[in-house]
Amino acid sequence: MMAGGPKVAIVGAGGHAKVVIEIIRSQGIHEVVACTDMDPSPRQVLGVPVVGSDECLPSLLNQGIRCIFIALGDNALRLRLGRQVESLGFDLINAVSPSAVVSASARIGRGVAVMAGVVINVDADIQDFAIVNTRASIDHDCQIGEAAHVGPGTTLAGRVQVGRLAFIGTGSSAIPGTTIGNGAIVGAGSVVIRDIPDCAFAYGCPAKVIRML
Ligand code: JB2
Repeated sequence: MMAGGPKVAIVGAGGHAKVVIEIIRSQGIHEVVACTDMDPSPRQVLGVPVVGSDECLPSLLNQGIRCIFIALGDNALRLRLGRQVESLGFDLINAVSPSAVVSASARIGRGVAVMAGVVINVDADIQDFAIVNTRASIDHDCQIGEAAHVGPGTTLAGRVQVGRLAFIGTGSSAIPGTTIGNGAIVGAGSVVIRDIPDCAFAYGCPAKVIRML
């Protein structure tokens, strides 16, 4: 753990928080000092104390904890809380695993999680609060929208557009230039060869729209 670096609070204390805490420690810049969670019962996550619910956040800011990361897998909740903490005055940091290979020309927004083994290729654009999960591959010129989540092991070929709040399940893939719409869900193991509309649940090989959400 980095002691003496800028202090960071983590919103959330579940599975995603654990992964994020480990990544932030491995980046060696920030010291993770507190988690907040909807369940405020005192406990620790990887040695980090859960200090209470999100109502504690203004007090953490007053104590000089200026940096924050929203570590919640729920896309809509992550986006909403992210914008709220921003308006409170926190600085949103990124959690980018040192084992990720990220092109120097890729744009990474704020509050973004990039897990171990990820590859982000040239001119990709990863927008605020996105999650690029373990071993996902994002090729050239892809755009991952605000608070979208690309699941573990998913492979996106070049120029794929993933909409705001979309979720792509584990081990999926998408061929070059396809679009996955805002708020769409692509089920695990799917192969996207045609555009998926906004708010559609699509699944299969090739991925077909099953229903609208
Ligand atoms: O409004 C909230 C809130 N709502 C739920 N504020 C805060 N601070 N915390 C909230 N929570 C808390 O999120 C719950 O009390 C619970 O402790 C936590 C969710 O934990 P869970 O392990 O169920 O999910 P996760 O969001 O940490 O991780 C999910 O997403 C990841 C990307 C899981 O599906 C993981 O497997 C996945 N890797």
